[in-house]
Amino acid sequence: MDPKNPNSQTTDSQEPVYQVMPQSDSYQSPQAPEAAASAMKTPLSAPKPLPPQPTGPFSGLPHEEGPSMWHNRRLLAIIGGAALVVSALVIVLLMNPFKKDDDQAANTPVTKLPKIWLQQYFNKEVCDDQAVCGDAADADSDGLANYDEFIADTSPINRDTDGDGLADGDEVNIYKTDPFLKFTDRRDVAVQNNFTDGVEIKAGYDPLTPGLKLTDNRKAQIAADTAIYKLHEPTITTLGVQPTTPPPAAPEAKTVTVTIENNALNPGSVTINVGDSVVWLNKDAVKHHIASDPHPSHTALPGFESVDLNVSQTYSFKFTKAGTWGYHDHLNPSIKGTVIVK
Ligand SMILES: [Ca+2]
Ligand SMILES: [Ca+2]
Ligand SMILES: [Ca+2]
Ligand SMILES: [Ca+2]
Repeated sequence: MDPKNPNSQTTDSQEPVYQVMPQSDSYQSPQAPEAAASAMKTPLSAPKPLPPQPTGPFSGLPHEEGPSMWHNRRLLAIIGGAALVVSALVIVLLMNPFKKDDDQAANTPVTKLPKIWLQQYFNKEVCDDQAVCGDAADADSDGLANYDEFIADTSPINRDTDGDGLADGDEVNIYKTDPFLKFTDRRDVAVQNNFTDGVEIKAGYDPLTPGLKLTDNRKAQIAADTAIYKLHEPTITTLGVQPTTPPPAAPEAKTVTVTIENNALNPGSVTINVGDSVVWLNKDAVKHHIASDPHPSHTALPGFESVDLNVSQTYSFKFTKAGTWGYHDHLNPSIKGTVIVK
C-alpha cells in the first residue's frame, strides 16, 4: 500500500506503480523485498535457494526447475546406490563363504556331549570321528552308547566302569543294576564277601532285592532284554555263558585234484578236512591204478581203490575218516602218495 515501505502488502494492481518509482539505493525489486533484505543481512553467506525473481514471463523457469532436477537426480542416485547395496548383499549372501559355513554346520552332527567330557575321555573338545566319540558310538563295545555313558556317569572307554564283572551296557539295559556301583546290593555282607553285581547274578541272586533270589519275573525280564540288547564282555566271561552268536557254520566240503603225470603224483601229499574229496587225474599214456596201502592187500582204508585209469580218466574218493592215509599205484607200487584228513 505504502510505496515508501517495501515490506508492506502489495497487490497486482499496484505493480506498475512500483516499477517506475524506485525509492532508494537499496531498493531491488518490489517483488523480492524479503530476499533483498536477506541478502543485505548475510552478504557473505553461501547462496541458497531463493524465491523466484521474475523479470520476464519465462525468466523464472530455469530457477524453478534447476533445484528440482538436482533433487530428482540426487534421489535417483540414492535409490540406485541403495539398489546396488541390496544387490551386493544378496550376492554375498548367496556366495560360497556363507554357504560353506552352512554346509559345515549341516555336516557337523549336533552333539549333546559336553566339551569337558569329550576332553576327559577322548582328549579333544570337538569330536572329529563320530564312530569313536560321537553320541551314538559305543567306543568300548559295552552295549552303552557314549551319550548314555555320559548320562549313567560311566566311562565310555571302560567296559566295566565299576569293576563288578558286568558290562556297563548290560547293567543298564539288562540287569538294571547300577553301572557305577560294584555292589548295587549295598549290604555290608555283600561288600565284605565281595558279592559284586556279577557274582550275585551268576549265583542266581538279585542285587536289586538284597538277599533274595531272582524271581521268575526278573528272569523273564532279563531273558527278554538279553535277547534285545545281547550280552557284552566282561559279562559273558563273568557269567560263563556262551555268546548268543551262533557257532560258525561248518566249512563247505571241497575237492582237491591230484594229477598223475610222468609217473609222479602232483602234489604227492594233500591235506583236507573230513568230508572233502580228492580227484586223481591220469595224464599219462600209461594206465594207473590208485589204491590204499599196503600193497597189494589195500586194506588200510577199505573202499579206497580205483579201477585202471586210462589217459584223462579220473578217480574221486570222499574221505569221511580222519587220519593219514597212504596210497600207491597198484600197477606201479613205487608211485606213492599221502592224504591227510583232519
Ligand atoms: Ca560304551
Ligand atoms: Ca563303558
Ligand atoms: Ca559293571
Ligand atoms: Ca554294578
